[in-house]
Amino acid sequence: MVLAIILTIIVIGSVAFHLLTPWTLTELGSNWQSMDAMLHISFAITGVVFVAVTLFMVLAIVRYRHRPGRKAQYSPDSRRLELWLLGLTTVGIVALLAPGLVYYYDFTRTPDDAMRVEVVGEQWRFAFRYPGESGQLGRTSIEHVTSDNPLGLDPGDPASQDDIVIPAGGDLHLPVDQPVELVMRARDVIHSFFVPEFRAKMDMVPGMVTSFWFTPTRTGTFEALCAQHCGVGHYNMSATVNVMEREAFEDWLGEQQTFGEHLAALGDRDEDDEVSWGRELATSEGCMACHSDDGSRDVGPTWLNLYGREVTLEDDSTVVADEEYIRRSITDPRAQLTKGYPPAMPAYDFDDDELDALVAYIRSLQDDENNNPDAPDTNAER
Ligand code: HEC
Ligand SMILES: [Cu+2]
Repeated sequence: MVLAIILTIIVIGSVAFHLLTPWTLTELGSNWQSMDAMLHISFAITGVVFVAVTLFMVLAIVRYRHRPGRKAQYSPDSRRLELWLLGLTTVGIVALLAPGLVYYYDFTRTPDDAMRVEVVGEQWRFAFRYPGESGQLGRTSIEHVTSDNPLGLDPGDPASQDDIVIPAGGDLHLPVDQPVELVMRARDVIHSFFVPEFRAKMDMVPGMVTSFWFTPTRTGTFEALCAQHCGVGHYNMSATVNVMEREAFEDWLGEQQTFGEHLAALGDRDEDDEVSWGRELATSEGCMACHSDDGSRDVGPTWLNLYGREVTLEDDSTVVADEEYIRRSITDPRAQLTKGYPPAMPAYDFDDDELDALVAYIRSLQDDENNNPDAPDTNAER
């Protein structure tokens, strides 16, 4: 009897919670109302079945409970009952799955007037690419991937010259009411591009190109998240999606550098620019997901005042953070672990120039306190 009462309370509580829940859906920001419809169909069907099965259990517990002198009846099969159950289950399962088939078909069939944008995922950030005036995304190949060309565009392909690359850390901008097709690649492991308000999500799988489309229906900023557990930095893998009026979008796009202009600018990069190149590298290579330049502690130690500081290592020995130490920290982070931090940093494979630029940038991050021996230590672990 107690059990029957508990089960009844669970049924009433679940239904009440579903109706009164403080957790509501975010306001829809795309054309995919059908995803919400599907969610509600699933809630309705699983809800009705849950209530029916649990209440039947309550009924059985009360009506058929043990009483002295009562005997169980042996009734191995009932054709009628089985046909009923078979029929109802079939209808329920079809109602759960069929809308998904229809909507998935829509979701992956891009309309002809869709604007194509590429999203590239890698640990732990997203980069974007627009086709430029040609309307075509240029060819890519991993052979062309360098820190100056992180998406590996083929410089020999005319279609890639006017492509606009928004390196990792940048925002995705989209015009409102314009169908968009996202074509997606991953450089390392499986990621997943998910914007909750768009009700749209797709895995990004190394070695293949996946895609889906949607039409943003209201302007504003949204958060794109990685929805596939992809390593220690996964929780931090996100990007801002900025849905703008068409004119504002065109203006923004017009201000971006094309890949051709980017290549030309690289040609006359100044040596004095090492620090800004280093800053670019630190952003585009994702260092800033774990390091700060303002003295705050993150997954890794801050870079502020790092250069020339005495660093305490895991084994309590100390070392002065000179050029050699910083280089080794980047190429072989586990060789000298900083005390108080997890061995979470991946090893990087930079060439000498890139390492010089990173060191120059880190070296430039000094504030006045560094010259003051009484200043509080920014590296809390020492
Ligand atoms: C996933 C997080 C993560 C990323 C990404 C990352 N680091 Fe680190 N880094 C750490 C952690 C944790 C430490 C401290 C443990 C150690 O010494 O390896 C560290 C230590 C360092 C140190 C030594 C700092 C000190 O105070 O001793 C340097 C220099 C450094 N990282 C540079 C870089 C550069 C450059 C990049 C990008 C190319 C980068 N890191 C990317 C997590 C990260
Ligand atoms: Cu990811």
